Amino acid sequence: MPPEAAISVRRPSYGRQELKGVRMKICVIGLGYVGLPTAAMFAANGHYVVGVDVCDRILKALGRGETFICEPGLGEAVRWAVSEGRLIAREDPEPADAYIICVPTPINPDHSADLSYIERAVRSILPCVRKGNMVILESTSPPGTTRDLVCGILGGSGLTPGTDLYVAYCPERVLPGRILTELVHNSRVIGGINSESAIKARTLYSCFVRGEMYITDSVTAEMCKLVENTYRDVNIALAAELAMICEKLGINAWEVIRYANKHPRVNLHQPGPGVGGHCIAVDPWFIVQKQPETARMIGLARRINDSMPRYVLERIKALLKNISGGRKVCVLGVTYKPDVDDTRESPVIRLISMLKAEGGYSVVAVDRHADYEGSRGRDLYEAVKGCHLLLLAVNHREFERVDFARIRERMAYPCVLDTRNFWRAEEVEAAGLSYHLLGWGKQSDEEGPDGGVPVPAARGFGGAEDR
Ligand code: SAJ
Repeated sequence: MPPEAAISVRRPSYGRQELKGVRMKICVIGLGYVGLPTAAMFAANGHYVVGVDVCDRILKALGRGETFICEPGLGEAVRWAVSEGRLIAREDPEPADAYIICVPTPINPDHSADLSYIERAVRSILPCVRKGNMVILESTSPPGTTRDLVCGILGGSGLTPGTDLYVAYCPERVLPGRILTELVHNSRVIGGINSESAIKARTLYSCFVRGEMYITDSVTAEMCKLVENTYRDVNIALAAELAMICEKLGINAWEVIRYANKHPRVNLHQPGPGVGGHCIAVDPWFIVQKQPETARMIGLARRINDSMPRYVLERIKALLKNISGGRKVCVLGVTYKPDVDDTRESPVIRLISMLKAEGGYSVVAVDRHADYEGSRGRDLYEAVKGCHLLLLAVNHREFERVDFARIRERMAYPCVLDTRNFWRAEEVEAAGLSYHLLGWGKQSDEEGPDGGVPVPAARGFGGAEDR
């Protein structure tokens, strides 16, 4: 039996009859964070899947029934699918009933979308596609990519997209760490180049998707995907701007956000040292690229979020301005968000590079989830020895309870900067450390009155319930 996490026992009414007992051959191109879980879900729910990737390391691991992706339930689902012969690894696509493209859409230095991976993937299936096949793009793409680029290439097969081939855009909306669950339970948008394509695609996904599937056209579906992430990016930028404003006002942005969110229709996001990942930090640029004159706020939000690593750098410099000689900073966390192993577009890695480029700073990073200049193997209490500042950059679970007294003993200058409101000021200061918080301006970033460690002024009136 396939692993429970991968079986979708209750399916929406539509589609089931058409697919009942039908085993389709599905070719999934791109076996990353989205493609491999998707392949495993189709395999666990009755189909025969050919997994295709350009990375030999991924294919070899898959052939052994293994994956490098750290995702709950995925290893078990892949192991089962490969052992049952439901999922095989191939360098090249094979003739199949459906082709699902889950390749990256990186961003170019000018913030335009790099569609070369999609183009190569679509071209790779041209020798295989047959009349009646389905071609589905899942990769995040600028509006019009499916209709124009994908269908334009497919036309080279001699078959007509929309008539001979069903073509759709079906974005995922899964969160790393919850991918298998969200693949099953989240609703989805299914965007066909025509309604027949959308209905066919929805039927295919109905073998494992329990969430509602909403049918629309491919351009609307592409824009929907981008807008979901743009919504978060704009709101994170608002939170970041509030943090900078509150610092100047001498109040605590985290308390402002917490209490404003008590309003039933307010959902302010959280400030941080910047926005990372291959989605939120990237997708809004695809809208700006399409409508640069109109997407002004979206572009500004991107620039605000991208400015946060430098903003944190300036905070660090202010806190350590009276330290003569080399300044050593211990950075906790290098991944783009907590409890993941992904460092793509990590704002913390950008901050570390800026610190080093500043001159006079050395950095030692600690992160058991990812290796950046030895970060994975380091012990926090060893790393913090001789440091002038401890920076909480990523709120990984393991950093929640640390021994501040042990940290104080080891630091050369007892200064702490929390960029995630992760620690309690009272607890940090009780150990003799000076606690500073991104978004909280009451404390002085200058030296304290006695010329010693900067002394944070009283926090707002928020009590224990404020954590
Ligand atoms: N972040 C903040 N403040 C917040 C929320 C996030 O600073 O209040 C930062 C995080 O630290 C991280 C970045 O933003 O650096 C992105 O984190 P995230 O969890 O918001 O985004 P992703 O990239 O892990 O996943 C998003 C999700 N999209 C939405 O929540 C709308 C996911 O559902 C998508 O499937 C995924 O992008 C994707 O693949 O597009």
